[in-house]
Amino acid sequence: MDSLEEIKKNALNSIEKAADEEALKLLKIEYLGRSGNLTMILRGLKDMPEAERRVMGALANALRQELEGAFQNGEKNLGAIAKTAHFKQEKIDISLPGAKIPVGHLHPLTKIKKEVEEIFISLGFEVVEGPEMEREHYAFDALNMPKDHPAREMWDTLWLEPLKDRMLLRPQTSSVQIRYMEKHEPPFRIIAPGRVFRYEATDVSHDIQFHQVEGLVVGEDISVANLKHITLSFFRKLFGKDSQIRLRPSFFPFVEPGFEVDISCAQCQGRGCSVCKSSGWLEVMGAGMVHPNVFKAVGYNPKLWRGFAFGVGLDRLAMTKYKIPDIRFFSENDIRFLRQF
Ligand code: FA5
Repeated sequence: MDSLEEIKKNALNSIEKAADEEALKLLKIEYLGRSGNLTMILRGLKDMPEAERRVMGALANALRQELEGAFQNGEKNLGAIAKTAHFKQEKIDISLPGAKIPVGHLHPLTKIKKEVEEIFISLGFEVVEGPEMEREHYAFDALNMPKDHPAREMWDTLWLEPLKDRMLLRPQTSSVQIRYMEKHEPPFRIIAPGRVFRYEATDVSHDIQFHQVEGLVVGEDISVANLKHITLSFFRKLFGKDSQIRLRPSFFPFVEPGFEVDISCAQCQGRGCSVCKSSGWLEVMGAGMVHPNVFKAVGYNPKLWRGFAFGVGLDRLAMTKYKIPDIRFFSENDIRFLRQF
């Protein structure tokens, strides 16, 4: 059997020369494994005389510790070398396409809003904005709906705390008409796009928040003929030159006379389908000639000025244009829906 001194010399020498981790593993078995050189010596201790056993035992254990340390160091060094070699071998192919960075795009409601704005700008309109959080005065009183007027119920909305301030979430963009007229003199043509809110049950074509574009034209000799011409031009630019409109009498307190404006269904070209509930027409807009009381509320002389106003639902326009069957898809934020636009 080799002496401890020889075992140490040979082991350290071999550890240092080990070419790779595999070789080191075999060496470890050779020296420290179950029937390794050093293990055999340690096992044989029990048969030695007491005095010899004590000396040899201390030396052999010390050597085992030393070799274990040497193996550990060797493993660490060879591991690091192997890693560097791997990196050196790795090649970068610069001709491969890079990782694709996902690019976002506009929401369908933003797209339709931009398109509608561009059409009205081309018809000589200016785009203005107003607040979503509104005062009762602009949302109701100045629109010819004083407190307790039953028509307020058509635009039931969410009131903001504290109630004594009489602030609400605007139920229609018509409040922007008042804000604009307070600060400007006629003649003018404006549109006011924006979000509106209602306190009502939702279904495929009704939501509690949606978007409108308000239109207001004021001048000296404005008539229903102008209203028809502008709205027809708008719908033809948006849905194609074959689009038709029809006006039905309706009631809005801030106009007189008032109309519902329907467009011929783009889905079935007016023949009747599920989208237009077989009628061939879609109700998308309220409109009318500005009521004299509205002019009075902003300090205009109703004998001097005439005007027409309209409010069109942007969500319903987008539904028609992009063939979307449920208005609630717009706010659900489902990426599978949004990716289609
Ligand atoms: C109005 O809001 C009036 N301010 C329109 C108006 C303006 C009339 C100027 C006269 C002069 P109405 O509540 O009908 O009217 O809404 C107008 C349009 O908004 C509707 O034609 C429809 O397209 C859309 N709309 C109404 N309620 C909802 C709803 N809950 N969800 C989605 N769209 C709606």
